[in-house]
Formats: sequence, C-alpha cells, structure tokens
Amino acid sequence: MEEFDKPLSAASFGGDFEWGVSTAAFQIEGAHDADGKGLSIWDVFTSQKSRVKDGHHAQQACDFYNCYTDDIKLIKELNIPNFRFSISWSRIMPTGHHPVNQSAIDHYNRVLDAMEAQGITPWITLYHWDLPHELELKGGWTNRECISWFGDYVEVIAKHFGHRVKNWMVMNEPSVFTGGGYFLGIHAPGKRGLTNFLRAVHHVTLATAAGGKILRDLISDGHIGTTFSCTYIEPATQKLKDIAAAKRVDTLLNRAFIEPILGLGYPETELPVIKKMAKYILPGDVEAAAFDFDFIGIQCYTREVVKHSFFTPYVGAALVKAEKRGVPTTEMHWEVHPPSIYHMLKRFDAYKGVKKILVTENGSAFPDEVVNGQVKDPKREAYLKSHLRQVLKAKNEGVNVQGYFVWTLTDNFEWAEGYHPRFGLIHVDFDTQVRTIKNSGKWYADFLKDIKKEDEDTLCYSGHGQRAPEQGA
Ligand code: IFM
Repeated sequence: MEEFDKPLSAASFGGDFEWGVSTAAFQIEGAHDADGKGLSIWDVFTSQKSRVKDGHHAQQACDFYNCYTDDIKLIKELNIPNFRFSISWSRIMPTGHHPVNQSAIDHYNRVLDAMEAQGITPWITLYHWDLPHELELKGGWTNRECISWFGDYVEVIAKHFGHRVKNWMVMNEPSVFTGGGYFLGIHAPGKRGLTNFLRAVHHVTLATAAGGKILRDLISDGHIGTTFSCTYIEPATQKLKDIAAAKRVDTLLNRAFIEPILGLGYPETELPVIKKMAKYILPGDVEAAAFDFDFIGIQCYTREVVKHSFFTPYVGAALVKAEKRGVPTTEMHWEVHPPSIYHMLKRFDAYKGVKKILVTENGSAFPDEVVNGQVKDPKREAYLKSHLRQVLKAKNEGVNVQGYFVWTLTDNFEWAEGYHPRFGLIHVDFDTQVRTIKNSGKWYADFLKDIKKEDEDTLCYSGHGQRAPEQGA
C-alpha cells in the first residue's frame, strides 16, 4: 500500500512522538496592563494608526490571562498532551530590566499549576516578538546590548521556572520578526531599512545562542531548542536568472538564521548583501553565535514561487502570488502545498548540526463561522492531515522529526492582520469570549485519543509538570 493510501494514525508516528498545540503570549493573553505589566513594542505598535488591519489591538485578545484554567481544560478535552506558549518579557520585567514583577511570576506559576492539574506538559518559548517597549527606546534589537538584556531575562525565567519546566524554545521565527519589524516596518517596532535589519539579525542570532547557553547552564535536565520559520522556495521557470533569484530568497528565508547557529556563519555567497553584516560582526562572534540545541523547531506553512526582478533591492527577486498561480490558498493568501513541509524537513535534517527536529507550528486560517453551535472547517482538517502525511513520509525516510504542534489552540490576534485570519482548532467569538471547538479540533482530539490512553497507561506526572515513569513500572 502506498504511504498516502494508508489510514493516518498518530500511532504510526511512534510512541515517543510529541503531539501538541502552540500559542504565543501577545496573541492570546490580553490583560495588557494587568498586575504591573509594562508596555511591549506590540502594545505600542497596535496603538498607532493604520499599523494593524482595521485598527485591531490585543488589549483583550482571547483573555487567556484570565481564562487559562478553562482553556487548559479544553486542551485536555482535545487529548493534546503538550502545550507550547510564550512568556511575556514585559510582564516579568516591565521595563525590560530588573526588578522582577512578582505578580507575573505568580501568574505563570498558576498557569503551570493548571497544566499540571490536567496532566499537560509545558513547552515554553522565551521570546515570541513582544520586546519590552523601554528597551526599544534604547534601540531594541538594533542595539548590541539587547543580547545581555535578553540574557538577564532568560536567567530570571530559568531560575524561577527551570525546576518545573523541561522543554524550552529560545526564539520564535527570527526571520519573521526581524524582517517584518526591522526591515519592512510591517510588524512592531515598525522600523525599516537594511542597517536596522542586519543589526537586528546579528544581535538576535547572538542572543539565541546566549539564551541557549544560559538555559543549559541553569537547567540541568533541560530540553532546549529554538524555532525557525521556513518556506519551500521554487523558481518560477527553469531560466538561470529565476533559479538564481530563488536561491537568494531561499538563503534569506531559510539559511541565514539557522546556519550561524550551527557554527556555519552567515551564507553570504548566495546572497551578497549579507556581506554588509561584516560591520557588526566583532571578533569572536562567529563562535558565540553557535550553540548545539537539543532540537530545532521548524514552522513551515507554505511554498513560494520566485522570479527574478530588477525592482526588489538586495534580493533581486519577486514572489509570484499564489492567487496568480491559481492554486488553493488559505486566508493568509498562502498556497496550500503540503510537500513543502516534507522538503523543509529534509533540508533541515541534512544539516550535520541538527540533532532532532520538531514541527513546532503548522496550521491554516480559514473564515470559520459558528452555525447552529458548530464550526465546519473541512479545509483545516484536510490541511492538517495532508501535512501530517508529509511529516510521516519524511520520518519514514529517516528524518529525525519527533514532534508536531498545531498552530493554534484558539483563534487569536494574527499580528498585522488583526483578528481576521482564524487559525484556531477552537473558534473564539471576540465579543463574548465564547469558545466553540471546531470540527478540526474534534478531529485532532479523535486522532490523539489512543496516544493519550497509551500515556495514561504507562506514565504519571511528577509534581513539577514533567512526565515521570510510574512507580515500579
Ligand atoms: O501567528 C503566527 C505565529 O505567531 C508565528 N508563526 C506563524 C503564525 C501564523 O502566521
């Protein structure tokens, strides 16, 4: 039987495969000024005119800050054993620096308690784009000092939560927040230009490695990773100039962020503009940028088709829009192209320094509606299944991929797109905060039900939110 004809089951991924769902603090928490929280760059960006579609902001978002107990119960109801969420730096350190806000520490401890009560394992991202605003006033990621500010924050988190959380991710998708926030100006803090971008990229790269080292020093049994956005790139034609353009885009989106972390330096041959980074690279930086993460999280949603263009500075390439190509798309206008995730898994696995891969995000947005108490979202279910088949194909071919986390739990604040794209397994009515499990959520619950049973049969949970073998097992 061909791989794609077989029924899809969670068991075919193996008993150790980690199944989960991912979120991020700014996108779900709301409670923008509760309990001493400081401003983050996204609080400021969303308060400025015309930054986010229809002026949406995230002051309330999904109100996860207050609704976490019920939302965590929903995770349990969906049979999802692992929950990835991020910590808001500006809650913990309202100015970005010491002192620490004890209310925020207490809050995240309560969130962890709620997860522990439901037997759900936490996976924490340290930085999912919400830099404290006061640090941005000093240059944010364009200021080299941001590496040590970030280090102080990582240390605080490791000291407060390292005894009860094992799974960590340092950064989320550096290419997206540096590209959107420091080059194109479409994400917070809204800066533009090559200088801002190159500085931010280099400092974020160094901070990623520094954060990994701090976690490893302070959390002896830590399982430490970091995540990268990646996109499968294909040339529009087989003309040499389109092939070269595709290579440049691939270098920018897929190679420039992971390779320095693997100790390979920045890939400047295929994308000469990266040579301009040299100004910001100090002696010892190439070594300092490298860290041997226990796992790499990849987040691949789509493919891009690329052609040569004289009009795009630095990369000399333009994307051929999915709509123009007549292919199926999601509400983000991203092509639905399941083989992309397979190709990217193969690519990342081929790096010698990548020990293990987890798909830390994958999912799709569609215009879901509640009708008679139900959300019928067959396209999301089809998207998830088709991508999972590609993950399984890669795994069966020997790629060391050991986990899959759906983006995302509930519909939430989708950055510059506001609340329009709905990515959740659970629908949220943003006026009433009422949650409705979508049919895709019910499908995921059904898909995971045997895994859950297997866990319950063989594992119990230690007092610190980590799974431990059952006594006498
Ligand atoms: O919502 C984002 C998330 O914050 C980072 N990865 C991609 C998701 C969908 O755009």
